[in-house]
Amino acid sequence: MVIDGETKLSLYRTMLRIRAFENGVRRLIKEGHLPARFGLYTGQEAVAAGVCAHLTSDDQIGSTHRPLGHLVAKGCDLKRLLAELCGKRTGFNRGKAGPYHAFDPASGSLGANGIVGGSVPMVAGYALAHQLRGDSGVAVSFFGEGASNQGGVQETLNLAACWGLPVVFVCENSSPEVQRMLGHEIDYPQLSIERVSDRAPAYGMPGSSHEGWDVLKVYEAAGEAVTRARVGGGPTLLEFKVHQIEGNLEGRLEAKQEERVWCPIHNLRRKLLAEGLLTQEEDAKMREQESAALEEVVSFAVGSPEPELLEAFRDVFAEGG
Ligand SMILES: Cc1ncc(C[n+]2csc(CCOP(=O)(O)OP(=O)(O)O)c2C)c(N)n1
Repeated sequence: MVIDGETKLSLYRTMLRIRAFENGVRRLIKEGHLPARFGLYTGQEAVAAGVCAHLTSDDQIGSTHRPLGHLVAKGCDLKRLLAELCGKRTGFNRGKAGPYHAFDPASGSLGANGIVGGSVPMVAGYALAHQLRGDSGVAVSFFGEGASNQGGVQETLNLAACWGLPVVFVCENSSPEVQRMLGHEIDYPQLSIERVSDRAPAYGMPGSSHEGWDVLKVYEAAGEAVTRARVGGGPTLLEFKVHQIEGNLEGRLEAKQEERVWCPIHNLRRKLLAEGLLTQEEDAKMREQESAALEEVVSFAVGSPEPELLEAFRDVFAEGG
């Protein structure tokens, strides 16, 4: 697949935006504006960017306990997203969902999920809705290799294949393979296989594994799977190996020297510079633009009002005894 320069630059921009957003979140956590710590996505940006580049707001995604990359790449309104994380009234769930259950119908981001594997069956439901309506919408389910072992996830993969649902399953695997490449000892394996995608034939769907730190490879693999789903070809199980570099990139857009090989932003930048698609000056300008845009997002979220006290009784579906 030939990926044109404009698409490559757009993928780069999306990854910069995710990294800038998460670094902003780190800062707000430190400053006490965010009530809790939660899973960050640093190092995995290529997966969200490369997959979501094939989706429109009529397609849905289901996310995880590391939701920010997915939500940013899917095109959520960043001001309302950050306000939601900060528990503010202007958040798209009025500050009640927070990072673990942020839900933005406008962009098709239907559910970060604090329950590991919890969003996967929901995503199959969105795909079933597309199938029943006869439209060409697609649903994408992001989950980790730990989640891949959950019973509900396995049942969903089976049923999705039986019914030929327009869904793409995207497993982001911070796997033993990557850990071994890093020289880490594996003393507690969770999987008896190297590749989660090896399970695909058992469900009766195509599956493949790719380097999740190379956004161009992600884009290519996701493009095929999304197209297959759109034209009625049923589900695919994609696995992307990822290296989570959470916590190592405080306040910066770029990876430390030793992390560079795994950093999707660094990887693509190197290629863009080599191909003459980007100059150092243009790169600096893009980063400045993303940082400046983020400052506006931060000001909006931090300056937004808290929910009123009585809001606590709205949207509550169960009564106390
Ligand atoms: C049903 C359920 N079990 C356990 C947990 C606690 N928990 C939170 S994150 C996590 C690890 C999930 O691993 P994986 O799916 O591989 O995602 P990763 O953190 O590697 O991105 C666990 C066990 C939970 N949130 N939900």
